[in-house]
Amino acid sequence: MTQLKDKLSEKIQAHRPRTARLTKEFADIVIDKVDIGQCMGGARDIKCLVTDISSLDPQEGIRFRGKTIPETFAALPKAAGSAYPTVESFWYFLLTGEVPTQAQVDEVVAQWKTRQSVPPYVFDVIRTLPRDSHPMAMLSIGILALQRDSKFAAYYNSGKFNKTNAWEQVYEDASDLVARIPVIAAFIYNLKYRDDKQIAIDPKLDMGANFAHMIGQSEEYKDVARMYFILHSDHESGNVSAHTTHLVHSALSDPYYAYSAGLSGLAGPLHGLANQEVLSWTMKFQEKYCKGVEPTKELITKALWDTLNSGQVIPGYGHAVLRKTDPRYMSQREFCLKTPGLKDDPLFKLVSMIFEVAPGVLSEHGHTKNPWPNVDAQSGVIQWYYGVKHWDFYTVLFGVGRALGCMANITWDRALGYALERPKSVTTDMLEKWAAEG
Ligand code: FCX
Repeated sequence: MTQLKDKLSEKIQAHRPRTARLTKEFADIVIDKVDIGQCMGGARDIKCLVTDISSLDPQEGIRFRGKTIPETFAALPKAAGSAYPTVESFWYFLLTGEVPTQAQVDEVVAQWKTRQSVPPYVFDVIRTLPRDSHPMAMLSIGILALQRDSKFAAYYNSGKFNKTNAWEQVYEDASDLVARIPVIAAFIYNLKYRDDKQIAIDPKLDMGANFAHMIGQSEEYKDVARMYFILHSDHESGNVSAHTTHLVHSALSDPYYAYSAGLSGLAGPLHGLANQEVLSWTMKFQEKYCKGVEPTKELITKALWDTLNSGQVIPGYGHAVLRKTDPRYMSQREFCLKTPGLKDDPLFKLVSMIFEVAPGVLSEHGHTKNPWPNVDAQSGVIQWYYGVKHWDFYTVLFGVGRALGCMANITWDRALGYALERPKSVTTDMLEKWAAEG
């Protein structure tokens, strides 16, 4: 047992009586009601999922294990010589809810080193795909290919499956998956954009630093990777990638099946793909409206209206839950503002100008409930500045980070024995009957 698994086990034992009591004694306490609007409108806001990993307040934004983003960054031990925590310290925190000591972080870093080696057949599978396949398809397929090695699936098939202990095998798969996904992502990056010039793992580096190293990036990018993966990790459990992962795992499909499906959801333009769409929109804007002229608020306003009038959404703006500027956006913006060079970068200035204009245009348009920017409106700028200019890769970066939240969630799902998910469907006839009855 590692210190992390020990601590997790202790936390799980302490938590189980709470959920058991809720199920046994309070199952019929009503906490919400469902109306026809929610039924037709993507189950928006219906309170029927449970997670303790993170929670999302519409005004304040995300809290990881009760801490805001600045509180999380301040509390966790930092990578050596860095202003940001290691991803490994964040993983300990997400799983247990406790801030690890440096010794506990060092143990997770060492553990991930033993887990991060990806079987060669996974690379073979990805290599077989047409080179112009979307990198998210490659990532989802790469994770799915790892299923062969699932310890949870092997345990289920062993004939000794025990519900009480099953979380331990989910934890093993989850830990392998979070350690391996940056290695697969770096392989895809090098395969597609660096003429297949692969770079070996550096066993001395923490996860974020090693990812930067493996894609041939600069020293400064190490903190970008750490920040980026932590910020994108979790956003409650109702978003498409987290919910899909939870749903698929609720059938006792192992973590590889579950996260491959979650990644497929993340690849949608209304979800994680929005970060590539933001860059694509901004570049098209420059090409179409700014030939030989500086961007102005007037030009941006025109371009935003043109997009809306053509029936498209403004990527990077709006949110299903948030009703103010996403603190993940603000955190990345602060990174830009305090990074010399980046704060004067023309693309950052343009994105900042869009931030000044878009909320007003969207409010006047009057459709969206939230005219403010979300995480995706800012993230591409930073990647672009550091030379990661293939924006179809941006959602892969999101997917590496999101693995942390999804894997922490399903480890706890199994520990607390959460049920097979199976909401009830109704027909249009039923809805019309209830509508007529008032
Ligand atoms: N531009 C134009 N219209 C927008 C809009 C935007 N950015 N955001 C919402 N709307 C529209 C919706 O399309 C909907 O129109 P309709 O009534 O004609 O069908 C109306 O406003 C009401 O939608 P709303 O309730 O505010 O938002 P939803 O919960 O339905 O959708 C998303 C939330 C995020 C999907 C929506 O705001 C959107 O499409 N944004 C652009 C894409 C994006 O940035 N996605 C990333 C979100 C997130 F951060 C992530 O998951 O990564």
